[in-house]
Amino acid sequence: MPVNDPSHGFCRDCLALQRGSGPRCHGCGSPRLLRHPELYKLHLAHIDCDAFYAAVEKRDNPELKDKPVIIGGGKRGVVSTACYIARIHGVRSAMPMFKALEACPEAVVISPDMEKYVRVGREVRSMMQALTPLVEPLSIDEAFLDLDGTERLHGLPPALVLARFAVAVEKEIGITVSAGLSYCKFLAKVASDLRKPRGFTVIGEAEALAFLAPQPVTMIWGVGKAFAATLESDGIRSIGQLQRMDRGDLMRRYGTMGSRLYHLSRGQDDRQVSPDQEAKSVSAETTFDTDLASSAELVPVLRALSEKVSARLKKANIAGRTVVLKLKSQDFKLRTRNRQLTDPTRLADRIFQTGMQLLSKETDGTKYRLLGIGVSDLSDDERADPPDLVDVQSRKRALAEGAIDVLRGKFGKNAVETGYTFGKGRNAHPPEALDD
Ligand code: TTP
Ligand code: MG
Ligand code: MG
Repeated sequence: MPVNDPSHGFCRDCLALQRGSGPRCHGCGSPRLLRHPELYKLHLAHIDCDAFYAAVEKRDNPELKDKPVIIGGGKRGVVSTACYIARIHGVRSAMPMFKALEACPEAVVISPDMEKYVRVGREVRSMMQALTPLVEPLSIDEAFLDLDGTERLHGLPPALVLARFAVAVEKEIGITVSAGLSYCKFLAKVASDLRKPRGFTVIGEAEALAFLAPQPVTMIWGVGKAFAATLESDGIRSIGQLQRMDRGDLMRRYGTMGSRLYHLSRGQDDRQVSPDQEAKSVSAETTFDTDLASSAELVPVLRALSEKVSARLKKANIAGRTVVLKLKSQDFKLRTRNRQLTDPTRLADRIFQTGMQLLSKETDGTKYRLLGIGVSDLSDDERADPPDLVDVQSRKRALAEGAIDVLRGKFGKNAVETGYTFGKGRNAHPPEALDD
């Protein structure tokens, strides 16, 4: 049977090709059949593990299989994730634990074992990397995969490779995943979320506009609660409304975000899957025990993280030209802000000062649970931090930093503490590396 005949679907359990439109696989009887007119044309995928932490715990303790399981607790007292049984009772990620237990008193609560989840996440990732070199991880349990041009390698088109992958993860790792297959990143990610758990959703080019039209604007990448409220106050709720607006109008109203709204609402997204994103930036971040809002509390952490980033740059003899500030608010919304410098830097002080400028605009009373700082646009450090003739202060600071580096090299990194890192306060952890 020709595998690229779009009239043929396949079975997601035994992978047998399906002629006709029967409800069950003619081979194994499974109802999990996949049919789509563009099934053998699409190659951009997003894969996300189902109830990841909870799935790992269920795998390791079969007694939990049919019970509602909540992962979380600890100092923050919130739900990290809940299995799909607990979700039926209304338990959700980021919910305070006491509320979760009100909704589902019989739930088994397990505190997270991050080391284990990182290990399992890596196993899943290496299975992805066996499918294509173009794997771009987004978080511990998900990644984009571009399977373009891999048909010869696998002897199967991308859709079947993905289905086979999902079966293999269940068998070999013991957890389940959901897949989205489309022609662009935006819709691949949207698709993987549509039919969880054990989902496999295809969004083709021909249906993109019609699929998007009735969806809420929050489905668009980068549209969080705050921006959705702005749009709402302008009378815009659905993506379909954005589809009817012209680009100039959207740009005038919302700046660069307007351009994104214009393109994504029409299913236009030409971002490539880029596998080595981790190597493209050097950064450090930390999660607080209790959420922080004031710059008095955030600034010392920013300073400590800037020094960590700088130390890594210096060690690797590299420098970065764009400083990136990352904040995660109490409700898990991510804010990243960046600023390009005139020259690449590897100095803690320049990273910190730039980070401060970015941070000052974000200390608006929002409570943050995470702060990160880093640099991207990496290059070797040959042309980094040229003597700054205009800003005498910054030159002095650069010289001082050089002197501190020499002392630290001699006496260990705690020999010198700057005013900002000294006594970091009760809330700051030692910075954790983002890309270790
Ligand atoms: P997600 O992929 O967002 O969620 P999930 O895998 O638990 O469930 P889903 O089936 O909907 O994908 O996040 C992956 C893991 O990250 C999750 O298992 C736990 C952790 N996490 C938190 O610790 N806090 C959070 O608020 C969220 C959303 C996730
Ligand atoms: Mg997940
Ligand atoms: Mg995820």
